[in-house]
Amino acid sequence: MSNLKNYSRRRFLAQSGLGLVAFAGMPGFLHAMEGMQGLHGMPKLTPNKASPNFKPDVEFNLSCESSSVSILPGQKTLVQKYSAKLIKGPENTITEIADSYLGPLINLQKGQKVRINLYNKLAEPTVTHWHGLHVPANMDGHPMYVIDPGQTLVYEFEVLNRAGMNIYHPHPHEATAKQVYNGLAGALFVHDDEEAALGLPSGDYEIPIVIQDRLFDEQNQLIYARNMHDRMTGFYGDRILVNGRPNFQIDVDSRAYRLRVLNGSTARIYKLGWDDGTPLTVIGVDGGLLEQPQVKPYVMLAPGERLDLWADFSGRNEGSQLVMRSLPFSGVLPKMAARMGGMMMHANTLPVGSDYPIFTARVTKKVSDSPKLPAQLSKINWHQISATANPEKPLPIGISEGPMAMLLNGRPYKFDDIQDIERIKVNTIQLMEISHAHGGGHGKEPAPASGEHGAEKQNGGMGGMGMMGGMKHGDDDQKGGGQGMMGMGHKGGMGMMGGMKHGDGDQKGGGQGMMGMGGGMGMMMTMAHPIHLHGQQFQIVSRSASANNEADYATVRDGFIENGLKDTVLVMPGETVRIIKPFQDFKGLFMYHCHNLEHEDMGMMRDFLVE
Ligand SMILES: [Cu+2]
Repeated sequence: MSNLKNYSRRRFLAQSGLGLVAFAGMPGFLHAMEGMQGLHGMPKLTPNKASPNFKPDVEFNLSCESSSVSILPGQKTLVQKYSAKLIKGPENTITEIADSYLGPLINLQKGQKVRINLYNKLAEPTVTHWHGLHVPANMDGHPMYVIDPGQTLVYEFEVLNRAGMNIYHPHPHEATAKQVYNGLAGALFVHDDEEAALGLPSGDYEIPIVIQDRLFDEQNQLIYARNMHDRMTGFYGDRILVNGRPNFQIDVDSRAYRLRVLNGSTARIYKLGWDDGTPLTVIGVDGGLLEQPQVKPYVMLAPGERLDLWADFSGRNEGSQLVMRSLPFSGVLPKMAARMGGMMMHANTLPVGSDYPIFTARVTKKVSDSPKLPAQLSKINWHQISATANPEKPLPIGISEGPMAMLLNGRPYKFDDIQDIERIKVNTIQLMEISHAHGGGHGKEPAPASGEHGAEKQNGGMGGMGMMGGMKHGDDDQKGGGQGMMGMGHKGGMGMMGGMKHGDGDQKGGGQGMMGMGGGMGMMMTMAHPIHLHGQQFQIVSRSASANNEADYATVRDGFIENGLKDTVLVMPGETVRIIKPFQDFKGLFMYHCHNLEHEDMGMMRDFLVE
């Protein structure tokens, strides 16, 4: 499977021909060819330079740099952050968020030609991905395009998306989560005529809500993943930040607002709902506006997902307030982790699925006038299954997880490892099926014949995980549990829970059942994964949940929105999700991966080759 080398050469030559890649003399040219290998077997490419033939409507510099900001009272926090400087285009293209590590809000118009000069002022490689945007493969921030400290990477593309909220964030191989966690992320809005015609609340009445969780030490510095458990389940902070601020509060008039919500956490899943039971009026999701507003009791929001809310405070009294909370739910983490959480994770005081506040809206001004919610918001160009290239044979995206291997379609990420099912003809529409492939990484998958490192290391030797043998229990005993438990066993079979006592009983029963028998590691490890596909947004055709998880599923099932365009979909344990996704306009490598960023970095990522 190594047509990719040829592919790389073709792509390189094609780009050079178009002037998309300029190079400083022959040595650079040689560097760009396959002679030199970069990290992870990726080709070392000369960074794209500005093309003289590309006439941008908008141009700005975007720098990644170390900085320090005041987040908590007292000492400043060291972060990594994006900063931007507009060179050409409308003034509102770049809007800073005051006192935040988050990158500035970027506002683009559909049809604009955009040039972005990315400066790497960090001490490590990075590259930026425009999550949600439909751009050429070589403008998409694939990890093969990372640039070293001091280098500049030029992006040039036309905005083809409909109006919507997107995300920009780093995508370097095995370092995405840490860079995002350190602060490198921002919201990118696309606007278009369809949206403008609606007269939705804007300006002071349109508020970005970027939700993230972080863990701080006593010196107000960020703590990141400390052990394998943190990576396996994803890393969870114990403090919720909105737009980079703790205890976030907005002062509102008694009228309608548009809240543009983004889950920018690396792993945490939220179940958003107002504290007084007021339902959420959803007007849009990842890929922009819905056709009609939809009222939901709550909405599940996984990392990478976006939500456009119509929040109407009309009729509320001055001084009243409404709190957006994450409401209780269960079933997204492995039962083992949920049960052992206290012990393994230094007692995170904010368990996933518990009930906690996210931000407060306080009515500070009574007004009599408010815009009306439009009954019709947009028109979506839906595709029928019959219009797909493969109505009978959906392309699989099989999720498998384990302590040492996070896989998609049975394989960890590896460059130039395109499988047949990952080759997609350009300008086709594909039916795809995302499901849990139990047992992946635990011996059921055939080991790769090639014996090449990467995959071999991940797949081999997973047979027995004597993980928990002889483990002590008790919530006081927090230290120490972490290390020991993940030790890869000798062929210990499934001795996992051997010798374990169940104790506190505060975690709700589920534990024992799952650990029990037979299900083995596959069952025990199974958890929810937000699966993100680069490129064009997709539509959700169906979800089918496994009968095993009914009680858990009942706590989340009303929180999914299926009648909008998505690029990230939360796949619950036991759930199978069918989607229809177009692959139009651009050939090349487009990633698909788990947007639990710790999982992504552990290898739960693959490439599609559109050709
Ligand atoms: Cu995942």
